[in-house]
Amino acid sequence: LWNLMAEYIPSDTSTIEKSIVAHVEHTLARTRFNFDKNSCYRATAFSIRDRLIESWNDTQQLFTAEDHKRVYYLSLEFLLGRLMQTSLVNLNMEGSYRRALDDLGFKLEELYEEEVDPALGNGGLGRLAACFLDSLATLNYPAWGYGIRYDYGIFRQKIIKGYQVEMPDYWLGSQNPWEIERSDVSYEIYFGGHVTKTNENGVEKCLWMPSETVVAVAYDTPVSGFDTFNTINLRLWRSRPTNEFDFNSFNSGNYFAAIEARQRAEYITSVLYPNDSTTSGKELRLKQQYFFCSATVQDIIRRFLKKDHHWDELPDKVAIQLNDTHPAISIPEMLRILIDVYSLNWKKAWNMVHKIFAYTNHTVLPEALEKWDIDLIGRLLPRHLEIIYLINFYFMQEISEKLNNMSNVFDLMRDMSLIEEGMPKKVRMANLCILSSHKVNGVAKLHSDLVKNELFVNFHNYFPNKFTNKTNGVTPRRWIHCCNRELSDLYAVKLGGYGWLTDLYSLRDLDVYVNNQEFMEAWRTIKLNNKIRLAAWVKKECNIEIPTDAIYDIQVKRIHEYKRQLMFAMYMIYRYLKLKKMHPHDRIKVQKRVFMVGGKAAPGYIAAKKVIKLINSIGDVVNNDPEIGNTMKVVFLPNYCVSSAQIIIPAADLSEQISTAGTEASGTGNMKFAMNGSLIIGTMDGANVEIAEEIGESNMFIFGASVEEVVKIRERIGRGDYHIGNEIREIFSAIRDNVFGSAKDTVSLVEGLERHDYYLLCHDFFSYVQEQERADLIYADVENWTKMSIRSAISMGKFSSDRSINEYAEEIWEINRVPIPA
Ligand code: DL6
Repeated sequence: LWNLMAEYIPSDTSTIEKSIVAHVEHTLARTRFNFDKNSCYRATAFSIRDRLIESWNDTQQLFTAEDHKRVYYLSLEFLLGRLMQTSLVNLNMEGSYRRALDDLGFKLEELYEEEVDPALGNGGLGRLAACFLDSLATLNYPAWGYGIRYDYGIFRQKIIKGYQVEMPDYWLGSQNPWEIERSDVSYEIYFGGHVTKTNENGVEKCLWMPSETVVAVAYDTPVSGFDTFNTINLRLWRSRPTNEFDFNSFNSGNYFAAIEARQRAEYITSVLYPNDSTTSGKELRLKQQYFFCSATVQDIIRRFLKKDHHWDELPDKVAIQLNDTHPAISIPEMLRILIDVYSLNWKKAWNMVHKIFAYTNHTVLPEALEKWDIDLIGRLLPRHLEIIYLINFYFMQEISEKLNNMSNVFDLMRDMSLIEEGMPKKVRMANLCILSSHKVNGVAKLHSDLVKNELFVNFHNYFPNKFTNKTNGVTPRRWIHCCNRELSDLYAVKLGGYGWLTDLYSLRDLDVYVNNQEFMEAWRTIKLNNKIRLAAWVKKECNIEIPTDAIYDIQVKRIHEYKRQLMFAMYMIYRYLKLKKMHPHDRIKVQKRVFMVGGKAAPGYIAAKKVIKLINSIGDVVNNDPEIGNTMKVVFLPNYCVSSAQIIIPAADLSEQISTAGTEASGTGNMKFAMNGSLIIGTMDGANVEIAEEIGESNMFIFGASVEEVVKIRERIGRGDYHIGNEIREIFSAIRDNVFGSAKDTVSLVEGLERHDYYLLCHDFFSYVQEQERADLIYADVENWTKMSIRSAISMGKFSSDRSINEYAEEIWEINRVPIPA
């Protein structure tokens, strides 16, 4: 049966045309004689989805029949990006669809632009989850992703008079052709109420009597793999009201109260939280987490039980990866279901849970470590709070017995407890994850070391074998082949095909071309074409003309103090002030630069929003200064998202990866930029360290304090034993003197640095300037720059998400590949 697959998905132009036209007529109910671009996009998407569904059904059939262990990737965020192009590439049907659409009078590339960008994530963590799905499918692993189908993704960012304004992103407005609603797959999810205890044959039974019930309905999105028939599933949950009749409201004649209660159920999945300081402690956020976890765990257990398994087999069939602590409540949920619903005893249930779960930490910032008030958990999830207390009770008992000869045993207990004492008491979700998982990983070597030696040092001493590293990666299918087709084709010509897309290390074979003039020329032409494409985008989106013979120096990522966009802005001011002081004859000799920054600030993050305002104000001054002309431009790229990243990243000459050492867990933008031939100016932080190992430090512009130095410098700053140099004072004065917009908007940023420069912007500034100047010099030496660019791009093999996923599969999940036979 599997051998029929190839014929089963017809790829000839006329079949494709017919399927598109049939969808125009039957699915969209439009006349086939007259349909616009958007209708054509949707009909084409449905036609592609038909093909995905075939391979997806076969994949699921195979997974069920073979009954191998599966991994479930639980994430509150999946920043998928557009799906049409990647699906066609993966199905190897881009050419046939292009031809079919040409016949119908449409351009495939224009249809790509019609797709809304499903932005169900904040940034790195959500995009990593999407890259991982791509690799899981490509590598034929039996895997599913689980998440939430938010009605509103991350807000759309508008820049109005230089300020960030948040607009709702109702991405479902014009229908989502990629998903399949599964009204037949739904689960009841409970909240509130209380727990009663009964005694059954001497065993205490707990019965949760909830006060609120909602329903989780599944929406499935097929995720195709590259160069394989395997297509895995991303299951997203949507909250719906139950159909139960509300007797209380009926009896009191309150029809509207009954409707309101039903609407409240739908709020649960209405909006993605934008990673805000105001997020913590939000009741709706905890509801979202539990809603998602409960539906997912119920679904996993239902699938397991369909096969007539014995409970002991559960850890042999199920691996669950927690993408940060956001899905942590699935741990007590699984225990609750095993113990309260299926009557397993505590010990057995706990041993299984411990083998099933693994946890990835994505941040060392203490403020980002989730903690939930005991009162809130107790009110929403009373049975889960009991279970958390019980897990903690056994653990504390174990520590006090095992470590009773240590003088600091109480300190250790206090540090590792799942409960943080204080007013109010809180549950530490990271501690819950660490204790309940068999493996805990960071996302780059440096970060994993910090997790072990700083963040959770006592846990690491207690469970030394639990902690491991899994350095992040990104999918080369989207981040080279889809976003930089000319580069991909150049590789294919030189390497004899596209095999490198699933074996990124093989790009190393291009080493023989590093000194080849023709190759270098082709390399530069590709970069120039990508810059022309970005310049056109900037003109359209920002109405700013930028030269293409300048260094494109770009920082795109969420705006955060630790990522130090402010230091980048300080450099722009520094450079501008220097240019202004020059004689025009000297000024025209200066290397042209276009500085670009893109990224969203969480709506409640005032300092980050001020940085956006400052950069826009710098742009207003610099871009309109006739003395400066094209020597320097500053652009804030609005609404940074996956689809704009695909235009921005391939055009960069220099990418800013400048976080304070020890703060950026990994970064994945650094990988995408380097893969597209951009050089990195950066600190020894996160995955930059490993990138330097791979591509060679001489191909990067490295500056700034190391992790070890940061602590000492902070102490010095704390003692007041530190002087801000004159150059920085001049920058600060310019801001204060309203040179870059009204100081009332931005002066607090300066005051912040003068008061307590926690992220060491002023300290690192000088070495940063030096490296920026070195970049100018090397860029002027065209050949040298080209060689550095080629060397870094072809040395990025390690950073394919395929490598990361293989490591997770072998060392954490212990799963095998299950390919559909070719
Ligand atoms: O691991 C993916 C990504 C890293 O590359 C970034 O360095 C890190 O900042 C990001 N972390 C988050 C924080 N979320 N939480 N919790 O997005 O993860």
